[in-house]
Amino acid sequence: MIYHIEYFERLSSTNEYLKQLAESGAAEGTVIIAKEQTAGKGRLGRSWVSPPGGAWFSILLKPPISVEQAGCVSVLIAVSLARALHERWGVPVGVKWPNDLYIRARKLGGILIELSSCASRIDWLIAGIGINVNNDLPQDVPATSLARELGREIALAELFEVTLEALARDYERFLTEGFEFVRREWHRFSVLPKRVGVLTDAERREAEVLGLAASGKLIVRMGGSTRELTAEEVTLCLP
Ligand code: BT5
Repeated sequence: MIYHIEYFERLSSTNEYLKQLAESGAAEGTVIIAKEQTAGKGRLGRSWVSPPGGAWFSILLKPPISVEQAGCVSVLIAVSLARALHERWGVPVGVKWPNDLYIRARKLGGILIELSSCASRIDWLIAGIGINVNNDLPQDVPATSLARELGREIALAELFEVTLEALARDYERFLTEGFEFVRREWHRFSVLPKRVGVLTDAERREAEVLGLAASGKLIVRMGGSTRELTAEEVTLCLP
């Protein structure tokens, strides 16, 4: 994959900006990076705190897969980032399904997938990635940054180089080989305990984690029946 990278001093949200480009036909591999976001987005209408010093970026992908398999891309990106950060800086990054990066119970980063589809095929998919690097952290949530973990700042340019290279390699491997290698690696990085609470709009229910489906969905046993959860459906809370 060939990247076309654009940098901005400030955007409301790199996902929102890239969405406009995607709708006017931008190529796969277009990357938007902002030094600062004024209205960074999390999932389900939540907000993402994005002051200067962090890595806030979005990548446009056009995977030839169905909407049903979109969860694969979310897990692929989380696993790829966790491995890349661990290999380069030695930090013990874990993946909390589907899209969170954690270091010892503190959130290091998150991924927001947005897509457009035609029939059941994905037309374009935007992977929005936020990683706390040298930035100030939100006070009201247990968060951490690479600088906090390492006790020194790291160059953002190197962070982008390391992560974008890993993502391109793993994405291409996924397109040729399928999801199995990601699924194997997910087991190495997952920080989900056996029992989790699953929070839906209506209620919080206990569930037992059984594994990861070939579609990237999380297989759980809940109230006697087995279900596959999609990222949009639930927020997991560790017990
Ligand atoms: C996510 O949502 O974790 C996805 C975050 C994706 C952000 C990137 S930045 C580039 C691109 N452009 C965007 O506009 N977004 C993407 P979610 O799982 O919903 O988590 C959101 C929750 O994380 C918030 O409700 C806070 O509790 C917490 N949070 C907000 N900012 C944070 C930060 N900087 N570090 C750690 N936790 C944070």
